[in-house]
Amino acid sequence: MVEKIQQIHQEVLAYVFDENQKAEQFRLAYLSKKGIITELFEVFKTCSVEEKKSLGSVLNQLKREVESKYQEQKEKEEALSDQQHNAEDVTLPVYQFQSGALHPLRIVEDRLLEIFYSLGFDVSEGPEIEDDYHNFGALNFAEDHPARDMQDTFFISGHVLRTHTSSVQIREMEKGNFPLRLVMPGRVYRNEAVSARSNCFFHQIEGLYIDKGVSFADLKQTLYYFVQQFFGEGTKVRFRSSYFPFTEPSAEMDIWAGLDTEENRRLTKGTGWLEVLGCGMVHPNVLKSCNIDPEECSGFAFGMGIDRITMLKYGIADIRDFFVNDVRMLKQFAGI
Ligand code: 2NL
Repeated sequence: MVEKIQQIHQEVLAYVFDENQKAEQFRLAYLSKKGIITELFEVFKTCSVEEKKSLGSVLNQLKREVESKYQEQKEKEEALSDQQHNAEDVTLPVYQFQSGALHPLRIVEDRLLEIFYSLGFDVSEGPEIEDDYHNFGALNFAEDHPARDMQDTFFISGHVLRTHTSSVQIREMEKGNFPLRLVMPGRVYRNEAVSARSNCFFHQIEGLYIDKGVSFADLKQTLYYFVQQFFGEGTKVRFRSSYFPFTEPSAEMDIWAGLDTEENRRLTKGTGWLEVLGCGMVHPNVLKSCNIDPEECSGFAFGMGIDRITMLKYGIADIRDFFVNDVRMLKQFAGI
């Protein structure tokens, strides 16, 4: 019996825990009902009183050692499993939701509307399929103007796909409610070869302000305010004289991008200036087409490509990227 106890003692001392020999296996082998220690105690019961005297303390000593070895290992395993558990962030959602994102053109259009709302402008929308009169005639386009050519405009059975949102402004002026302070965002179409810089459709926003005594100074201040809000406080602007059939005088407005980076030198073609929009005082012929007396009322108008200023703002090099329908493109703009 003594030898047996010593042998078990050696065995217990040599017992190494691993993946297959964990605390629980150890307990089953030694301490459970059919375990070795329990069996030794069964044998112990059958011993003589003399034997019991000498064996009792040795056997109890062995049992305590086995129990403490088991306890120690059990605690180690519990600590380890706690650690692994804590490494997981229990606040994370169970499912990874695929959240959507707004299209950059939508983000920019919303921002533009917000700026013009703050100046007292309302928004108006109109049809994308227009008649010749609202798209060209009322806007002082000459009968032989090249924009009226098949090469520049999409025609569909006597109608056109609007080439600008000015047609919506004509419809608003015809209604005769003055003063008018409106912005018109929407999709417009041009019969052009598709490239990185131009598409056969794009998004435009035009503005119109008609009232008594509206001046070019009002136009400049309105657009100056818009630029400070949209491109950032301190952005420098310049107005260059230009030509549109529907405005007189006409101008184009540039913002200063600078020449300090290769990108800016390329984008500005070495001038440092980026063209942002076209504008002018509404042509008297346009006012007359809408039954407004140019002697009594005046107005300014402006128009810009939403795609273009979105590309400028976010450094997007190819207009076609807006329409690839790749969710990874959208995700870059999430939360902007
Ligand atoms: C551009 C330039 C412009 C207008 C649009 C306008 C509308 C009416 C009367 C007069 Cl009803 N003008 N709109 C005026 C000047 C410029 O757009 O570069 N657009 C992308």
